[in-house]
Amino acid sequence: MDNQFLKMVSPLLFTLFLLGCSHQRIEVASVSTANDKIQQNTPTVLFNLPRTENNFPAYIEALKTFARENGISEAVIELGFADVYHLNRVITADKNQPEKKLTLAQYLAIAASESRLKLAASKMAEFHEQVNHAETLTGIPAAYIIALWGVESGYGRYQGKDDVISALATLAFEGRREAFFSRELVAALQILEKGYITKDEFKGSWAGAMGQNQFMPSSLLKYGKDGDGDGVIDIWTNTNDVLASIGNYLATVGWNSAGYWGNMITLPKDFDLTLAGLDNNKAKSLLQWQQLGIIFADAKSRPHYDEKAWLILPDADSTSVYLVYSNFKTLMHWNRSYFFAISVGMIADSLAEK
Ligand SMILES: [Ca+2]
Repeated sequence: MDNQFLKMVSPLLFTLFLLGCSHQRIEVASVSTANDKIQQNTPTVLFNLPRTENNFPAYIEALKTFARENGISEAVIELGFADVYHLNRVITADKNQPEKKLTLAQYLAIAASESRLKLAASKMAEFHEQVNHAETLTGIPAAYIIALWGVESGYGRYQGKDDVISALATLAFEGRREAFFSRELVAALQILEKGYITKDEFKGSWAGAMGQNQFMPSSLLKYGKDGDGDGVIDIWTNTNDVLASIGNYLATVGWNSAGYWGNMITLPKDFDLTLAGLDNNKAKSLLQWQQLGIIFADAKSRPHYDEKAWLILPDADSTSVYLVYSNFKTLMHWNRSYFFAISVGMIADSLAEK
């Protein structure tokens, strides 16, 4: 695997932890959500005072100025920041179980357990009409839309209850990724300006991910889709909008409708592991991989079309090996984690089999 890529991905791959038992969602990374892209070209430093809680009110004034410079109206600035507060991360962290490193097998035993697969199937049946509508609107198979909905929020059950503006302001204030979070805050204010949600209902995770598909604000602006045609994109309470937005995300970032996500494979002895990785120059045809001796673990799932394929080693060692296709990269655009993308693929497969 390319070193640069590994450096970027490894914190996400290995920062796995479980949230409290009342919360059945598995976090793949602490701050990693839909299209969690960092724009590093123009670092934003809004503030030179120490980042201590007593300076938070002054920092809010700096954020207001930044919002004004980015075209947010005075009325929305007043509304958005009206009761802004510094999120007490100590309390949030205290609710979480200790950080735990999982192997892929351990992760999938939770994320794609029998009960999770059953729940996915029952949601597919229950929301048959809405998800088929989203599939028609976006061209993304219903099974993947349902899978992502479940992984992101347990079908809307776990959306986070923190005030979005306060969460983003706190994260920007912490300073480590100020440029990213201050821009997300401007995007959040734009969402208020568009009237997609009221200030009181504008809730999300402490990391700023919102609604049933856990989009960051910029992702909602970029990929959100109005599934029921009422002129508003409501990813908190409107199932049609949630499902259409999930589909629209994948369609926009390059889903291949004739493609597949990946297959588990086994490697021959002494296989050259440096061939693994998702870099463009590591793509090979299925024929080329087969000539190198790879074997499909499940003959039934072997794809019958010719697509570029990459070999990945999701665990640090080579205990599990997958051959993945361009749609896997599309899933990783959503969340740059092998574990995440594999679990979504497996859940979608289980739905497609029904
Ligand atoms: Ca709508």
